[in-house]
Amino acid sequence: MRLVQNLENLVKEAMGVNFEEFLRLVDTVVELQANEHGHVGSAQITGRLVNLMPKGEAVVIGDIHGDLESLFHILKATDFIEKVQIGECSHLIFLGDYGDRGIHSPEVYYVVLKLKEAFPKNVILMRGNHEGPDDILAYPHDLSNHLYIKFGENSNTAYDSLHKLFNNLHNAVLVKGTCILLHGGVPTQAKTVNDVAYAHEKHPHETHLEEILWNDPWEGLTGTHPSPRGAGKLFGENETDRFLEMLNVKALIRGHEPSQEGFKINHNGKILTLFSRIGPPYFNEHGAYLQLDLDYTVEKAFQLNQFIRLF
Ligand SMILES: [Mn+2]
Repeated sequence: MRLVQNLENLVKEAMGVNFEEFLRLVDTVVELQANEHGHVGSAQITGRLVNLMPKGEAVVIGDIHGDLESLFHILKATDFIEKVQIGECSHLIFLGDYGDRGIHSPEVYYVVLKLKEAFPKNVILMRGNHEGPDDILAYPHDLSNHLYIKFGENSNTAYDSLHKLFNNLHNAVLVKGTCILLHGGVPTQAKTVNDVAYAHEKHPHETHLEEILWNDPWEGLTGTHPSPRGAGKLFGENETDRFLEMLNVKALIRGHEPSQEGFKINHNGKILTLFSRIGPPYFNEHGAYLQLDLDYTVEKAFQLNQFIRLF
């Protein structure tokens, strides 16, 4: 029997899932993530960096923060499940920040993790600052409250397993010659690609992981400035140029920042920010995601505009 039959059933399951099944699913995906290295489908995984071949399609999703409705919309509009079921080379790439703030955080986790279990080679799960290490975990972190509402006293066990999951999510995705995808921003101290791939092992002695999860681009700035968020930095266009050159790619695709239109462009078109949820506590008019032809040759990041989808 198929693990995922269709989207409507999947969301129905998410609403009614019991504690035992939720826990089984999280623990299964923790194992999957922990053992994900070397060749996985058309990707090559080194440390926690996913090197994706420029082939097929990728649906890139920014912050969801417990907004099940937006996640449903994106999966429906892109036909991801049907495409993978008939063997198309389609990827679903999450930029992190799955839970907290929205009321359906547990259900969002259920849908995302069930997709990962059913289509492990097609679904890539990255880490956001809401899935960060304990010393720099975003606050308020209300996921555990939503788990309590859904599962009662068992919710602590479910949270502990999700916590293990956080520590096994990927740091970044690199599409050769095209783009780098990660949650927050440029790790400004990174000297080699391995500083991205192994950022989690170097934390907290080096700032790479903190900067990947927390940094924001800033216009008119050279170098970096402390971030008003209390972790990470603001970084200027020269830092973006250096990082993109180091990786030999044209664009950075990231989430992390809410924006009125659901997306925004920074640093002369070299950075695309996606925010893929709508509703309280944010006030953005649209959500946005990317439906990207991975084999499209990007010369200028502005060309990514044609792949942006609004809702
Ligand atoms: Mn974030």
